[in-house]
Amino acid sequence: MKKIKTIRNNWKNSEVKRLFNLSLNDLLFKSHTIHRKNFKKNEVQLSTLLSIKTGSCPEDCAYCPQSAHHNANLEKEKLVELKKVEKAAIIAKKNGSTRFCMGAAWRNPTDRDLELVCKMIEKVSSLGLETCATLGMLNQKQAEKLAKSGLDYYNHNIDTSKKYYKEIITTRKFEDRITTLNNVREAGLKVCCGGILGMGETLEDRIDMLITLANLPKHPESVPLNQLIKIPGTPLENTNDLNPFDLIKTISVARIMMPKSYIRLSAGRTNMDDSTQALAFFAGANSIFQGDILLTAPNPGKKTDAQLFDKLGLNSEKIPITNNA
Ligand code: SAM
Ligand code: DTB
Ligand code: SF4
Repeated sequence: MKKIKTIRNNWKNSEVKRLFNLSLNDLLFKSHTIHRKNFKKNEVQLSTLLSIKTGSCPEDCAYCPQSAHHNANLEKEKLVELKKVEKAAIIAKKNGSTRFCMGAAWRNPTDRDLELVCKMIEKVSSLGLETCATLGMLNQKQAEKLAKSGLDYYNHNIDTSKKYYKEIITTRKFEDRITTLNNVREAGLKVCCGGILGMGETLEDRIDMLITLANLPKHPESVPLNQLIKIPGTPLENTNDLNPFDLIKTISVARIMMPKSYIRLSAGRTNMDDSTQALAFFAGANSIFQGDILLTAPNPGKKTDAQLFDKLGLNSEKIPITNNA
């Protein structure tokens, strides 16, 4: 009997379009069934973010408050002290996070920066947390250095389709992102790579983005799907709202295309109601960022999330998200 391959890297536009054209119920049924085959039901992985260097970024990403090209009302901060990272990681672990992600507003780290970040990674690792870093572009040597320091994941999003990328960022190319992702893989790190929905992209752009992710030689272990947070002072501040069903459908299709990857319902949850988040988890999202802030923008916070998880019966067998930090 012919064995059906569950992990595929040869997705075609027409097949993905067909998935998006299914009725919502049919699509949800399909993605939820796949989800249950590959993951423990009702379990959502928790990660915590910390901005280790904030603002003044030379890149011009149209969505980002940290770009020096825009005028978002942002408190800038140089590379933080190791002690601050340690404190934040201890609290994250206490709150049930299994992964701690350190983000820096850099185009790429200098070798000196990297030395200091490696010390942070060693510290966070020693606390028994998985580590993730997102520091911009990396060359092969830098990726290897991070891997040696014990880094588990590297986050580097493609953000949108190759076609739409140049409307959003002009200071680097889509291919630069792919080069870094290859360097990260080559160094043996796990890949966290996803994108943003609601930047004015078309369905075709969403399809292309998912195809790029799912047709990488190896699927990213973690796929963050962010809803654009429209930050005043950024060029995308007045973009039309994302239809919640477009978010849900994209999560479903991502779950079907990358059945064993964690799909993170990432930025933008403060602008989603409980029902949208519930549907997102049913569609196959199984990871979130917890805590009051993401890097610089607001996030629901542990009390709100604890209430939501309680209502939905999520993570009831795991350490609950407690209110006593
Ligand atoms: N500078 C590094 C980079 O660009 O890879 C790391 C930090 S950057 C802030 C990480 C990711 O945050 C971006 O790739 C983007 O997907 C997400 N992001 C930034 N601003 C956002 C916003 N306003 N809404 C949603 N996601 C956002
Ligand atoms: C990801 O995909 N989203 C996170 C994380 N990876 C680094 C960042 C979201 C940032 C939202 C805007 C802010 O907090 O500044
Ligand atoms: Fe800089 Fe990253 Fe923000 Fe782009 S997304 S401006 S690279 S911090």
